Amino acid sequence: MDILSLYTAMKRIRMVEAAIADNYNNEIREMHTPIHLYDGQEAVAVGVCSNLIKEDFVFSNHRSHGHYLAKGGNLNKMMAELHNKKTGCCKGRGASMHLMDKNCGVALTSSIVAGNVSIGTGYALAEQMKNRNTVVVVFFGDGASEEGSVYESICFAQLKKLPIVFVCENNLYSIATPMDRREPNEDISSKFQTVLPIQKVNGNDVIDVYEASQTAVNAARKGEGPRLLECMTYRLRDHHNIGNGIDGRFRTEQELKNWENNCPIKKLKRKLILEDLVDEKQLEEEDKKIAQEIEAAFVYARESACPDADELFNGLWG
Ligand SMILES: Cc1ncc(C[n+]2csc(CCOP(=O)(O)OP(=O)(O)O)c2C)c(N)n1
Ligand SMILES: [Mg+2]
Repeated sequence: MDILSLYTAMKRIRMVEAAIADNYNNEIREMHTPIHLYDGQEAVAVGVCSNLIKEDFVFSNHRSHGHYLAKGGNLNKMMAELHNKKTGCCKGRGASMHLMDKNCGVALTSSIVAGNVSIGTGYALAEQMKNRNTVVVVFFGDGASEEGSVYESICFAQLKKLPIVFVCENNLYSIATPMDRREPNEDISSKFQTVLPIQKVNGNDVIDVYEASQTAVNAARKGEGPRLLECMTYRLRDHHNIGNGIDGRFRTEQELKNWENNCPIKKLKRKLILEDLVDEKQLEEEDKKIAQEIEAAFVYARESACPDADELFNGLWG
C-alpha cells in the first residue's frame, strides 16, 4: 500500500469536485447536468478501487465522480461528458449521473437508486459463467440499501458465490432524511449479516477501507463469493448542487463542522506529516500538478465540439 498515492488520489477527487462547483453556476451555464458531489467520501472510492485491476468492473450511482476517477477514469473525458461534449466518455449523452467507460472498467453509473446493484450482480454472474477472473464492485448508499432489490441481489450473489463486493457508503442521509426517520433498525450491516460476510469500517479512514476491501476483493477473486463492506462516512456538501446544506433544512452547522474535522483527507495529511512520510512542500507540489491537470481538462471540455444533431438517434434502442 502506497499511502502517499492514496492521499493524492483523494485530494485529486476533492479538487476536481471543487473546480466543478466553482464553475457549475457560472454565467454561461456550460454544464447542463445535475451534479451530486462526492466531497467527504473520497476514502471509500480510493480505498476500494486501489485494490482493483483495470479489468475489474465498477457499478456506481448518482454520486459517480469519485468512483470514476478512483477506477482510473480519464479526467478529460469526464469533464467533457459533464459539458455534454462529443469527446465525453459517453459522447456527451450521459453527463454526471451516467458515466460509462469500458477503457477503465466503469461499467455503469446510474441515476436510478439501487438500479446498479442488480445490474452489477447480473454482470458478476456473466463474468463467472465466462470463467473470467474479474471482480465486480457495486457502490450504493444507505438510502439504496432500503430497496428490496438490494436484498434480493445480495442473496442471489451469495447463493451463486459470485465474484462481487457490495460497498455501502453510509453517509447517514438519503437526500435530507436521516436514518432514524426512515428505518426501525438503523444498523444496515445487521440486516444482511445472516446472508454474507460483512465488515463495517470507518469510511473516513482510507487505510481501514483499503485493508477491508483488500480482504473482500481477494476473497471474491478466489471464488469464495461476495462480501459486503459498510463504510461509515459523511457527505460534506448538499445532496445535489454545490451548497453545504446548513440552511436549516436538514443539518446544523455544528454537525457539519464536526465532520469537516473528521475529513479523510485532513486526517491522512496529519498522519503523513506527523510520521515524517512527507513534508508540506511536497504536498503543495502535488496540489499544483493536480490543479494544472484540472485546468487542462476544463480547456479540453470547453474546446470540444457538441454532438452533431444528425447523431441524435444513434445508439438508441427501444
Ligand atoms: C428508484 C429511485 N427512487 C428515488 C430516487 C430519488 N433519489 C435520488 S438520490 C436519492 C437518495 C439516495 O440516497 P443514498 O442511496 O443514501 O445515496 P447518497 O445520495 O446519500 O449518496 C433519492 C431518493 C431515484 N433517483 N431513484
Ligand atoms: Mg446516503
